[in-house]
Amino acid sequence: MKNINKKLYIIFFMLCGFFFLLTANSASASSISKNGQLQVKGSQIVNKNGKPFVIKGVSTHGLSWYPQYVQKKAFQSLKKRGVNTIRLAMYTEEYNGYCNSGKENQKNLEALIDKGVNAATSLGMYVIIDWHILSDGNPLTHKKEAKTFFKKIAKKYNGHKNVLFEICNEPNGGEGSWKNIRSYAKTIISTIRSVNKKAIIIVGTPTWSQDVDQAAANPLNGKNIAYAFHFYASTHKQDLRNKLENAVKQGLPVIVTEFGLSEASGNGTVDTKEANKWNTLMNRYKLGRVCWNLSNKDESSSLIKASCNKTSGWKMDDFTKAGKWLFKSYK
Ligand code: IDC
Repeated sequence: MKNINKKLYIIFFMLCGFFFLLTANSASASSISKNGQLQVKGSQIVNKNGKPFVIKGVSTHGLSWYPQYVQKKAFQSLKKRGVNTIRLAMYTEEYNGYCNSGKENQKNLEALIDKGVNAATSLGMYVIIDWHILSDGNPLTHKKEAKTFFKKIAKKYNGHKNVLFEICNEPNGGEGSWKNIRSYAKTIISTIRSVNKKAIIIVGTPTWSQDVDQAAANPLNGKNIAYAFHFYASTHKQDLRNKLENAVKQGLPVIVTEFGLSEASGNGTVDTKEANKWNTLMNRYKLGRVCWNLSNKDESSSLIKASCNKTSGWKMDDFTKAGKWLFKSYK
C-alpha cells in the first residue's frame, strides 16, 4: 500500500512538472509562433493568417543612454505584463548618436541592437529597430549612413519574422517635409527590399510624426509599408485625434510607434484622462502602439521610478504613474 502511494505521488509530481513545462513553453513561444510574419492589409496590421494584430510595445530610451535595459530578463518582465513588442530607439545625433560618435560606438550600438533582437526573438516578441532622427529634422541629412545601416541589418535579420524597421523617427522643421521624407523613404525602402522582401517598414511623418494626413494624401508605393504617428497625451488632444482618425479612415496603415502620457517634452504633467481617450481611439481601430520610455530617468514619461534601480522583475510599485497606467491598459 505504502509503495503504491509513493508511486502515485511520483506520477502526480511528474505530471505537474510536465504541465508546468508545457505552459511555460507555450508562454515563451507566444506572439511569433502564433502570429508569425506581420503584414499590412489595408489600414490594418495583421498576422500571418490575415487576422488583426495589435502591437503593444515599449520603447527603450536612447540605446546609448540606458543600455542596461536591453536584455532578456527585462523584456521577459515586460512580456509578463502584456508587452509583445520592443522598440530599440537608436538616436542618430543626440548623445553618442549613430551618425556622430565614430566607428567604435557604431559597433557598440549594433551589438546592442543584436542583443535586443536576440532577446526579443528568444521570447517570441516583435522588435522595431528605430532610426531615431530628432534634432536632425530632415531625414535626408543622414541618408548615406541610413542606407549603409539598413542594408547591413536588413541582411542580418532577413528570415527573422519578428523584426520591423522604423526608418525615421520624427522628421520635423521645414526640411522635414513629406516631400523630403518621401524621397528618403523611397531610397531606404528599396535598399531594405533588395535584401529583405517582407519586413514591415515604418515611415515617419512630418511635424514629429503627427502629419499622417500628408502621407494619406500621397502614400508610397509598395507592400508592407506603414506610417508612424506619435502623441504625448498631456500636450496633444482632440484635434490631433481627429487627424489620426481621418487618415486611418482614408485607409492609411498607421502604427503609433511612440506615445507618452507626459507633455511632449517627455516631462511634466501625466494626463491619464487624455491617455484614456487616446486608448479608446487606438482600440477602436486596433492600432499598434509603443510607449516611451523604458528607463528610470527622473522625468515623467519614464515607466520606472527614479528611485528604482532594478533592470527587471519590477513590482507594480516600481513603476511611475505612466507605467502603472500602461501595464494596466496592456493586460
Ligand atoms: C526625449 C527624452 C529625454 C531626452 C530627449 C533628447 O525623453 O530624456 O533628453 O529626448 O532630446 C519625442 C522623441 C523622443 C523624446 C520624447 C520626449 O522621439 O526622443 O525623448 N519625444 O521629448 N518626440 C516627442 C516627444
